[in-house]
Amino acid sequence: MTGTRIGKVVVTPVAFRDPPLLNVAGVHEPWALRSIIEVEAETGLLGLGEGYGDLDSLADLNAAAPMLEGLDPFDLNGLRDRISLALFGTTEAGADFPRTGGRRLNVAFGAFEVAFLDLQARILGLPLHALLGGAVRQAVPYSAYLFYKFARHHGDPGYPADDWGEVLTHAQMVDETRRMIDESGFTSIKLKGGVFEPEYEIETLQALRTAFPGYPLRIDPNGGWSVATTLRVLPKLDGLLEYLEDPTSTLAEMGEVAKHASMPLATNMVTTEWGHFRETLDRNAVQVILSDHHYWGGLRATQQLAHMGRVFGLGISMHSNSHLGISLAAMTHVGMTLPNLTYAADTHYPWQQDEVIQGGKLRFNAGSLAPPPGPGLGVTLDRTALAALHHNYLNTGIRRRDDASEMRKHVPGFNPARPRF
Ligand code: GKR
Ligand code: MG
Repeated sequence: MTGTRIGKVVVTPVAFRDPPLLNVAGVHEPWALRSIIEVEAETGLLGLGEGYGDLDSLADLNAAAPMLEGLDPFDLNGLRDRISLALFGTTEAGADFPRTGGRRLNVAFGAFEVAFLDLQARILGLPLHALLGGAVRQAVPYSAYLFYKFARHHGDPGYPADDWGEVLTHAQMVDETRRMIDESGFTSIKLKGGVFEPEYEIETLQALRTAFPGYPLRIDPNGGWSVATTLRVLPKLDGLLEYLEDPTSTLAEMGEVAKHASMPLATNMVTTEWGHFRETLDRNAVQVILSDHHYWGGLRATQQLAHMGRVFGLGISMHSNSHLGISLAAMTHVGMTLPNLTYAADTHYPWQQDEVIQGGKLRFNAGSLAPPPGPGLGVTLDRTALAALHHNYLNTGIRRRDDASEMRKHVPGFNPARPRF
């Protein structure tokens, strides 16, 4: 296609500081893991990607990486086939659909696809959103993603405590929100729930409503509520929420809740693969899907998901996990191209202190992010920062995220079983 071939693919695991944020599964550990992907063309041009850093995802990335050498950077079908061969011993054409291991393939493909697309756009001298079909907006709106949190990690993580302090009361949450809005200008709010009794979390929402009138609110208990509990508290949520995200854990349960809910239900937990679509629609289980290129299979798959949303009348929002600037740039470029990104996207970015890109952290303006200027993703690796974050990875014993074990250090006997309430 272009005459250029992939010469080298490098996957570097990194660990970066993460605050003690609370959720239904426990509390964030002191270090969050990611993989940084470099795809280098024979010409020396580089494409960047960022994926999960847990041991299993890393093993898949490392298994596929050497098989990508020699590929044309524009050959995304070839990329998918080679990853599929590396992980399952069969190409896409040889697999059933929805295929076994679909999510695993999507995770590995999504990570490399971003790097390939970044490289393609750099070869063409285009910003990535232009390669993806063109921008439909000037910038992508993000939401203030609020967490209850401890003041500090258990024990000494080897770095000073973050300066957000403890956030366990309604007043502390209002302060957290005010700071996040002052710093980044967000105009909508998402509260991570599933930590306390639902009634307490709803009081927090009411305090936020009073302090920030007119700001759309969401709560996400990550499946921490039973159907009965959700039905009990639904009346208290009437008129309060833009959407209710994953109150319960399964498509069947979400479908039950949806029959009684006055607000849309959203998910990044029950509809996470193409194969979930039929049941989602049959049960009318959710009305908003949170896209995430990291597990839906990349940026083009995210566009396909948004199109499915259009076809079936579902809203589209965007999910996040603790991440660095390469992922934020990728989320932003694809978000620029989605006509029906009807909600402000989630991002954990305000919680992160470390970066791997030159120039340090990207900055929100009025709660939105314009894609970093320049070809491709518009971000360049800071090699010193990458080496430091890789050094963190080598030093921390963490190899898989385990919020429950971390929580037991604070609350012995903590049980992450869901539904909790
Ligand atoms: O970072 O604690 C967290 C979140 O709870 C994350 O793990 C979720 O995947 O942000 C996510 C969500 O919206 O469910
Ligand atoms: Mg969620």
